[in-house]
Amino acid sequence: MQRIPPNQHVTANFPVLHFGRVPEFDRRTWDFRAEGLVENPVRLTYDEFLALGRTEDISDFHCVTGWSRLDMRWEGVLFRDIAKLVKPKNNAGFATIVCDGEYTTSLPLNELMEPDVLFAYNYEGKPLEPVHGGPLRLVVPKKYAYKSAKWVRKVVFTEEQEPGFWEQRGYSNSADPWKEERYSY
Ligand SMILES: Nc1nc2c(c(=O)[nH]1)N[C@H]1C(S)=C(S)[C@@H](COP(=O)(O)O)O[C@H]1N2
Ligand SMILES: [Mo]
Repeated sequence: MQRIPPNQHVTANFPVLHFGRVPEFDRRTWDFRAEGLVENPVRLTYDEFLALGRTEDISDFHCVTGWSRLDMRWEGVLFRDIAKLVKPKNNAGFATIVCDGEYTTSLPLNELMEPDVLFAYNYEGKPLEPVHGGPLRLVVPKKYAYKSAKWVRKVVFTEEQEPGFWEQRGYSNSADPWKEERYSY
């Protein structure tokens, strides 16, 4: 079994890559919302979010520009635990992840329910640094890293998929590094 997806190279660094500027984090005013096609929408403070639990997952990270970083240790709340809390309606098929700033991405619920998909607040045992998406980022190891949205504030459950920031700009919506799904053409 190959460890590195096609045409990726391993880096020992943790590059910083994003569009726009790093948002300010104020623990007193920050909130996380999960809404849309759900039975039980929630709005949580940062402390309430942390109290949802802590799951650890070690995974590899593949940026569509060609670098991969191995064995990243994240801690946070599994997407499936958020789904359990808000109870998606039968017609919910996708979720859009909405970040501070203009950034969004979206995925089918069945892919978000995988046991390695989490909203991470810790990296390597420490609070996630702002440049890497702190206080909260999504981690989707089986996809190119533009699906691993930084500075997450909201999840909206939808019936149809809403193309995200890079997906509207020519990047693949399915983004599977093993199939080298980089672009949408
Ligand atoms: N909010 C937000 N999240 C984002 C991005 C972004 O521009 N904005 N870039 C994505 C891309 S293309 C990559 S490769 C990873 C990079 O994460 P890192 O800066 O922690 O290495 O963040 C992803 N998440
Ligand atoms: Mo990327």
